[in-house]
Amino acid sequence: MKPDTIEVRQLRMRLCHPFETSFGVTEERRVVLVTVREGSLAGWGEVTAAEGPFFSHESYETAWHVLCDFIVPWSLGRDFASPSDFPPVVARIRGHRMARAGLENALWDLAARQRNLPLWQMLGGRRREVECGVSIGIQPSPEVLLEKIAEAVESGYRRVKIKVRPGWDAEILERVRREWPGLPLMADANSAYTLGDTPLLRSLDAFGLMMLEQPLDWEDIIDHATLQQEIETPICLDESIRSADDARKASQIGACRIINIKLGRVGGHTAARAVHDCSMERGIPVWCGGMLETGIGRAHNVALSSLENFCLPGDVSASRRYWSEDIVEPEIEVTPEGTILQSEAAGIGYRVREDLIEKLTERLRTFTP
Ligand code: OSB
Ligand code: MG
Repeated sequence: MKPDTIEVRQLRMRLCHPFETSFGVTEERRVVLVTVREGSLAGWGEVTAAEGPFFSHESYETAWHVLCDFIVPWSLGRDFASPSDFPPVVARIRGHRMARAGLENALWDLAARQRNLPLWQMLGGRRREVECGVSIGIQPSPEVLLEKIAEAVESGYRRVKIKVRPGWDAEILERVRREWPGLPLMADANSAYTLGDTPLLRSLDAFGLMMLEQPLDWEDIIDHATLQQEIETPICLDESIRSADDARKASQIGACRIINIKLGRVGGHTAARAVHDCSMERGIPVWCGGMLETGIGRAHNVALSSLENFCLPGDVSASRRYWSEDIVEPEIEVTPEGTILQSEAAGIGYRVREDLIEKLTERLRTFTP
């Protein structure tokens, strides 16, 4: 596989509803896409960096810089026998994993299309039906939150995650539990607490949560290990796990019992597979996280979720939860049973709507060898 053109573009897309976490509100997205073309085929990858450096150090602007000035120039003119030959080419770059994942995942899509295979099969996945959950942001009032949860439950989603932060936590979870005592429920703090909050976090044990996601610092595993000894609710790490090595260390010291794998955060399908394998060897279940992706990133998440150890419902949900019009066809749809069925079509399995993408494009750079 030797791409004859690589494109980096930035789209502007408005979310159907604002999404609020402990670190801020997103209403409009700037999405960087990477396209690798060879002959008549194209592979697509999405950079999941957000509008500002609040989830991690990356933003769409840092990703643009690192892609256009380093990653793409270093990759141009190369003949990749497999997409997993890509990570060594950019190994000298420290961090910027979301930027790297944009190009690597585009190579996976192209490779699968060239072999006329669905990407999930090329990745060695076995799950034809992916279990879906929803992530519900912080809402203007508890009543609005309860309405949103009711909608998700009625649509068939198999678990509900709510975002928490100091002041929107125990009382809110209590109200949710009063309405839905048996609902598979979890909370994601996006690093809004410290070890000083241990008594409060321990009080959440009363709500029988499936897990508490990333309560402490975004780069920490040590304090999470201490906290895990103090609470019964399993801790799931998101921000802190950037590689298989991180997963090994976190498991070794007991910092978590579950891991959320995000393609961007770990740097693409090769690294995601490595985190998956390491977790499986150590008996740690994983699930696929989301970053408010368009259909392209969403389709990559669905394919990744086909791997064996993705045994918990992920933040893999329907396009219509985020977009009035998605850039893939068909849109990502969830069955009434709360699952997404793997596509049998080649590559990411969805047609990319290049006409619509062109209309949404704010910036484009085209590279040829
Ligand atoms: O921590 O999982 C997170 C969205 C943006 C940034 C971080 C996170 C999230 C979500 C949304 O929870 C998941 C989704 O895309 O549905
Ligand atoms: Mg999270």
